[in-house]
This record gives sequence, C-alpha cells and structure tokens, in this order.
Amino acid sequence: MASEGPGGTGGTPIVMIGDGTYMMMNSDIYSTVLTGHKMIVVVCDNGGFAVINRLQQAKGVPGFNNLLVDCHVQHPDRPLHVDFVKHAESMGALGRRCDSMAELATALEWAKTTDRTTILAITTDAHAWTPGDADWDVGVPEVSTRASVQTARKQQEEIRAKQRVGV
Ligand SMILES: Cc1ncc(C[n+]2csc(CCOP(=O)(O)OP(=O)(O)O)c2C)c(N)n1
Ligand SMILES: [Mg+2]
Repeated sequence: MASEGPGGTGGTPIVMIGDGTYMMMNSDIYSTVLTGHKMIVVVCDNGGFAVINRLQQAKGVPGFNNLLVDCHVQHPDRPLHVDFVKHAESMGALGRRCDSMAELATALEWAKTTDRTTILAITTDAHAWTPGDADWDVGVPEVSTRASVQTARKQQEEIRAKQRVGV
C-alpha cells in the first residue's frame, strides 16, 4: 500500500506482515536501509505460523512446530521469541514496540516522519480469525490411526467431489 497527499506517507510503502513472514524474508529491510528506499513495516506478531497451525489442526492433526509454544524445543532461560524491534535495529532500521491499537496509531504517525525504514511490532492473536473461508486443498493421509485425520480425509473427498475446472 502506498499513498500520497495529506495524511499519506508521500509514496512510502506500508507493509503489513506476520512474524513468520518476517522471519522468512527480512533481508529486504537491510536493502532499503542501504539504498534509502524507506518502508514502514508493521509486524503482526502472534508467535508463529498461526494460519498454518490452523490448517494443520483443520486437517485433524494436533498443532506442532508452527506456534512457538508448540515447539519441541523450549528454553525456559531464554524464550525463543524474536525481538523484532531489536532485530530491525541491528540492520540499521528504526523500530518501536506497540502494546495497543492506540499506540500503533501514534507510532504510525511517528514512522511517517522518520528518515529510514521503520518497523512497528504489535502482538496479535494466534487463534482469532475474521469470518469467511475457502477450502485449502492440501493432502490429507488416506490411511491414519487418528479418527480426526480420517474425518478430515472424508471431508476432503466430499469437497473434492464438488470441485470444477475454472474457466
Ligand atoms: C516462501 C513461503 N514459504 C512458506 C509459505 C507457507 N506459508 C503460508 S502462510 C505461512 C505462515 C506465515 O506466518 P505469519 O507470517 O506469522 O502469519 P500468521 O499466519 O501467523 O498470521 C506459511 C509458512 C509461503 N506462503 N511462502
Ligand atoms: Mg504469525
């Protein structure tokens, strides 16, 4: 999203991403610092690959290794959570942590005034979703000892029977 004019960001892109997406590709932040192509990045931090966790469970499998809380390895002395502000700062960007929507609004106004790429990190919910769904047709095992997987497989076959070739 980029906007011009009053209240806009003068052509500065505003990027909204999840914490997992940030981890998959954040080096562009460094590039924008080096090249002067400022971005504002809002990191919605819900502690992992939440939508994949949701998909995994919808296919009958208990969550594992998508949310940080479900990871097999835990370090009580040093939580695995990433400090996105510090991480972005280490690449020369600016950053601020926001603990509420009001703080995010204020921080966004600040971010519009900075001279380089600026990260705003806010905690979001890993389990609340806006309504409205489409089927996500990933493979579900045909054979499983889990009743939940057998149910998911049956649902998949029913949904697949309704698929048609798009035009
Ligand atoms: C390059 C790439 N790898 C993997 C995926 C599969 N994928 C889709 S959504 C997602 C999770 C993203 O997590 P996050 O950005 O934190 O968003 P959340 O679901 O938590 O809101 C993954 C891994 C992808 N789309 N692209
Ligand atoms: Mg996430």
